[in-house]
Amino acid sequence: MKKQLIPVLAGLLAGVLVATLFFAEFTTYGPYSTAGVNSAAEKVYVPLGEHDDYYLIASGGHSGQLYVYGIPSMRRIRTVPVFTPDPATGYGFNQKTKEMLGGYTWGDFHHPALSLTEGEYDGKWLFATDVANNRIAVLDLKTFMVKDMLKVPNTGGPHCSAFVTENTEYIFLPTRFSVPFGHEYASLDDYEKKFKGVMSAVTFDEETQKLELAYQVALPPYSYDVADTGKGISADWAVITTYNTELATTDLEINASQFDRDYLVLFNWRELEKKIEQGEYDLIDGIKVIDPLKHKGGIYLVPAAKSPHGVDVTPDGKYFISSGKLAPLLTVFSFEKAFEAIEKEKFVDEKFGIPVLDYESVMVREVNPENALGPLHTTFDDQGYAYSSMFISSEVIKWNYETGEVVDRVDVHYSPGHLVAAEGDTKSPKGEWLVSLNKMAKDNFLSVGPSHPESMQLIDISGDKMEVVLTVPVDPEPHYAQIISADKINPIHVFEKDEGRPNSVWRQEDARIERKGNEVHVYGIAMRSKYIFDANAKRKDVIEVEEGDRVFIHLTNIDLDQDITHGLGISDYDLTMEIQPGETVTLEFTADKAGTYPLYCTNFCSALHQEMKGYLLVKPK
Ligand code: CUK
Ligand code: CUA
Repeated sequence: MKKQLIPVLAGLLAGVLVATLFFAEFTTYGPYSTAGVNSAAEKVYVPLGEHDDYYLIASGGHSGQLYVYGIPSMRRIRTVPVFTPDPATGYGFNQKTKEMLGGYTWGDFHHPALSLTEGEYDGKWLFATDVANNRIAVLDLKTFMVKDMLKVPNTGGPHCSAFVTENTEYIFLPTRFSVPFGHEYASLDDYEKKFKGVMSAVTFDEETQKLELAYQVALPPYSYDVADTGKGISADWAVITTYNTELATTDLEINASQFDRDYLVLFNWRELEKKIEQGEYDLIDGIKVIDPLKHKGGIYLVPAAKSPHGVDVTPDGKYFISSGKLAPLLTVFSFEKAFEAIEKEKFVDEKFGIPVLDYESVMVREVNPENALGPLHTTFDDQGYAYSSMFISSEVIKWNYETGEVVDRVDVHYSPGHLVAAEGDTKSPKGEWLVSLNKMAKDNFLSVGPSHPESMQLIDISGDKMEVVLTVPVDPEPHYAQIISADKINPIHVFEKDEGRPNSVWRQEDARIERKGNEVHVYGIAMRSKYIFDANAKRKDVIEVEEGDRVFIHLTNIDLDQDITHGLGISDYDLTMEIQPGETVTLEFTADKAGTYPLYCTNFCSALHQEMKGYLLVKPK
């Protein structure tokens, strides 16, 4: 995108340079000087017709949706529905998506996970998990649509995930809240005995495009937080944080913050896979469950600084870094040292059948930047630097994870949760840009009342010094985000014309309405700028049914042109659908209210869009 800009930029920069030199004598330039503002604006400017260099794929938190942004412009491109119905796209209103959502009307999406091939983003799939209602979804990045969704049993909020292994063999979902198996009633007095912190291993089959629960691990009822998978030498391993080794069941604020150390769970998923192959598991309600008390091996605990929140594996796969939320410490642990300790069985304790490794024998260094408080998450660039968010002191710290040296700090506004660098969680991060996902905006934007938006700040990390170049508001509430090179994602422009597709109609003369008992099937067409529900009727754009009929409207958009999307909204029936170019969508409902109901195209599609309308007539019994 920068090609055409270079001469303009060069001119501007020269101007700025001269001005800076000239005024330097008289003016103190703060971080928000005019010069800084100009060059910051240039860095993020993407002219009309040009595209951003990266996609920012951000979770939409308790909106249940996915937010897609462009970098460097930070323009919000699209809200993609995942766990929550969305009238704008008809998601959750039509038959297929309604079934997928399983009756839920909200979700809480924290961590997007792009599919990996050899530890690099391959731009094919995106996994999402729902902390609220225990679902996992997979989106096809050719269409940015949800392909499949799976309800995961025995878990209470798959928070820390999804995180995928180096070749997307598994998507792991550790649970935030521990619950008894089958969500059975149990007194909290029996917490230690009956509650489990179940971690689920899910697979995705590219052929059938289906998610499947491979097995679960009944971990102790610690509360689990965030997780990451290994890379390279640690590719067979994964690590999860816990913050309630105290096993508190009430007032967690106090009771889960007593110990100076909580645990990281380190596990070898290849070994767990082997256990499953060799039949070392219990079958509970048809699910293969590994119980560490009985099926020993492959899982270890590593003590870490108080209530660790994030844990992140370095791009070279050598270290995992945990952030002690309640201790101002970033701790670097070595996989190699952990492997050694495991080999020599240097265990200091055992908890719920899981060996505990000696802290000193795995830890490499503790990094404690002066006055930095509330470390949460870490991301990486291409130069061996780690970037960590400090929730309490509201800053990003850049440090060298091989030496522990802190090389730069920058204020963010305010209270960053996650932060993400371009392809920062792959084997080869790109550097260049970092986004800080801030929980508080305070007075950064025009006020819209007591509830403020969150904010995201774009930080240029291409030089020695980090530079905040843009702040944008964002709806609640992105937790994690990933940044992927735009050239890795190649969405289709229209759905392919497929005459064999069930319920599709491609020729106007084939549009028809068929009755089967009390079922009425409309095989219709949406095109610029009309509906054809029944080619042979006096009025082709009218659907007439009887009260109590089960109605199926199968609509095919036969406009195979880029960006010609049609909609269908039915007044007072609380129904809406979207049909993208070349797509066939089915809307299913019971005509339980007799009367006359206008229906119309909701998506602007041509100058005659307003004329694209008809009626649903429901004859009384
Ligand atoms: S979490 Cu929200 S700031 Cu769900 Cu990854 Cu850390
Ligand atoms: Cu079709 Cu508007």
